Amino acid sequence: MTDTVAVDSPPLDHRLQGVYDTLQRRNPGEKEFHQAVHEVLEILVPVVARRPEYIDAKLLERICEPERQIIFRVPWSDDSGEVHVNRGYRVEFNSALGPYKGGLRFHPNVSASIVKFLGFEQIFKNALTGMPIGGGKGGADFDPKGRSDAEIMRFCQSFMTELQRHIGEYTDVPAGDIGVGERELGYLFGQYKRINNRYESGVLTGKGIGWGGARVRKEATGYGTAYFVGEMLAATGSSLDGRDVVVSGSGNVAIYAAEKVQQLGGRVVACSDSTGVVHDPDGIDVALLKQVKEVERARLTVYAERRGGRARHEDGASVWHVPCTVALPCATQNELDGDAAKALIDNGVVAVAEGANMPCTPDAVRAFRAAGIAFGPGKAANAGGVATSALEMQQNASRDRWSFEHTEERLVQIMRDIHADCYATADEYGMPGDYVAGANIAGFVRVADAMLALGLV
Ligand code: NDP
Ligand code: 2IT
Repeated sequence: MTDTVAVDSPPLDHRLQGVYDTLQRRNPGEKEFHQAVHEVLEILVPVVARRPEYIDAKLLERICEPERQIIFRVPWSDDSGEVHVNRGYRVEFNSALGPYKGGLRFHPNVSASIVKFLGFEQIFKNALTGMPIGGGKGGADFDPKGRSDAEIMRFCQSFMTELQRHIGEYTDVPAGDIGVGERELGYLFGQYKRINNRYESGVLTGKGIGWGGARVRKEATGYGTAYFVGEMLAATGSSLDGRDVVVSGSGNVAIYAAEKVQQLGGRVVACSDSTGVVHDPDGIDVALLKQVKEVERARLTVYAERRGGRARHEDGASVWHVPCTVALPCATQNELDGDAAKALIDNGVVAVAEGANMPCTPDAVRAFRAAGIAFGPGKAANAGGVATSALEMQQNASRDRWSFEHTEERLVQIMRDIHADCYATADEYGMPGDYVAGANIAGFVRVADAMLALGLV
């Protein structure tokens, strides 16, 4: 797995190349951000040919520049009294469609580049959901691994003490991402409430069910990814039934992708974490995986030991070498490179959908598209999480709570609509079956048209 990837993609047309050159000059060394923008610009060549007003209004230059970027100090003390200083970020990227919306990530490799790439992708993903949400992202270079509950709480309180002045139900609505789940959101919400003296439920999503959270939000990203890949397979007259599926990661997205894949008739034969792979040919026991990862916060080795039978843990192995016909990368950016894509193609993969954000390198995406593999980019395939966050905002605003069944029905319909939108847009632009083209064009056009309507702001 590589953390950064040099962009070696095909040349852009000269107007788009100018936008990209400026972006590189303004954001030196921010490789992930460059990569995410390049992936969009590459697809927009036919769009700007049809819609020259986007060029005249400098829409691309405007969309690549965040509306606001906040970087702040996060001091906290550990259980032994030692003081630490981390760096916090919130990039409020685009509010043409609604309040900034996107997760917070706590991971040691969080940087301006990581937050900007995520915030940039979030704009188009959120547009694809059809919900009234703009794009943003945040986080800190804090490593939660091995930290006590009390340390996590103090860190979250310090982080929110600064963040709270920048967010609000109508302004910017954070949620979880890597290293930020219900526990962290609880401490963050508690501190927001204390400082502002407002029970403003709609300021954060992914909250616990008992204090303003929405049913299905925890499951939504993974479930949505499974539904999306199901739709891609259905479009080719196939389904998940009886398929061997590989899911990378073993966090929030991976666990619930695995759960829904198995409910839809597939068998998840492997998952992973940052240290290794579990190969479980009889199908991952999702209840055990939840116990080990969500309840005990233990390593995957514990899963393999308790599962017994044919389950094996292998340190340092690549999950992409486990034979499968469907692959769902659900861990982190650039975790699936060109070599991994080749191994998957050689093993007969027919569909790949990104549960994570930008998990496939540009080389891998090119390999899948060239081989005619159905490939669902994260902007579309993992949009179920943020879409259900928007449903949480809706419930908070109306002081209502919906049943699990009703909320899941909404999620299923949203994923079907996103799939249909991507499919139809790819067709319209003469690239049938190309979900990368469909997702990027459909998302971009929705945001660009709103920006045109709102004037030069
Ligand atoms: P979690 O923190 O719950 O889980 C992350 C998983 O990915 C863990 O298994 C972790 O392994 C692995 N991982 C994280 N960073 C690395 C790394 N640098 N190298 C190798 N493995 C790594 O996060 P989520 O499941 O919430 O997020 C996973 C992906 O999905 C991210 O790309 C996120 O942006 C994206 N996403 C999340 C959404 C959400 O609602 N949570 C919505 C849409 C997308 P280990 O425990 O060993 O670190
Ligand atoms: O990448 C993502 O879409 C998320 N981490 C979820 C964002 C949200 O606001 O629910």
